[in-house]
Amino acid sequence: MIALLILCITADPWADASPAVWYGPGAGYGQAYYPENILGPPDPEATPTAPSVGENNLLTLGENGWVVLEFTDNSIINEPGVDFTVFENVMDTGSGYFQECAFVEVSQDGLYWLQFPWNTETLEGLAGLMPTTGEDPTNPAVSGGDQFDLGDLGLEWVRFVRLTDCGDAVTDGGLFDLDAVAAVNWSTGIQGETTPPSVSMTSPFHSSFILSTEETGTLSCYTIDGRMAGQWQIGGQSTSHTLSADFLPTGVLFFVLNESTFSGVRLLQ
Ligand SMILES: [Ca+2]
Ligand SMILES: [Ca+2]
Ligand SMILES: [Ca+2]
Ligand SMILES: [Ca+2]
Repeated sequence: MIALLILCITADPWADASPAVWYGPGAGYGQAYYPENILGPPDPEATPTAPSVGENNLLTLGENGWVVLEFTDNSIINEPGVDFTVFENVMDTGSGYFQECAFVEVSQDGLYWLQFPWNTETLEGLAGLMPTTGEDPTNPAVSGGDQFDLGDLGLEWVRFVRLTDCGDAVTDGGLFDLDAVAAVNWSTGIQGETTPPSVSMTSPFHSSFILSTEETGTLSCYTIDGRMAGQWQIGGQSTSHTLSADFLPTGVLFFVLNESTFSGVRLLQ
């Protein structure tokens, strides 16, 4: 009799690996348990008034610190509504939420990143705003946490999420403590070859820059806090476009050509 061993390899909606981390000042909490403490589901014991504690559940990034999460057995995909949720140990104090915030970026290949725009007054668009309920982390109707829609960035799928402590960029409670990232809409396995960027661009920190692409549409430029800094119409016969840039602010900028084009570029001066 021949026994057949059937290996069932199942995918899960949680982040599976952390290929990169950089700790800022004030970090330390949870490092002994990294990366397991930020992979898998959020702390099931967490509630809004008794949020997650414990270094086996949480990783503090430190001022301006960042961490990359990778999905290796599944991809987050864009379906109607929320596609993934970030869980921090936000606390409902009774008079409001104790919030420690992070910027949220996503990537298909871990090289090119797009950041979710955020509002400097409401902080909407950051992670670290909403408490974890302890209910099903993959159901945004009940899970709590901070919820993101890939459609807002024109992306159909991603495999990487990067969280960066906001440092002094916002007024919040302190240092961001990551619990978990859960996919809401996801497919098993990973997507095919990464789509290479279809756009190349010279530095925009001169009075003009050159954009090379065969696409037509609208090129938009955003500052790190989500404000639109510039917009150009791209079209005509030529694939090389010289665009005026002398009005752009300095600092971190990112560019989106059309809503559906994965071509985000972050440039530091
Ligand atoms: Ca997974
Ligand atoms: Ca916290
Ligand atoms: Ca979506
Ligand atoms: Ca955790």
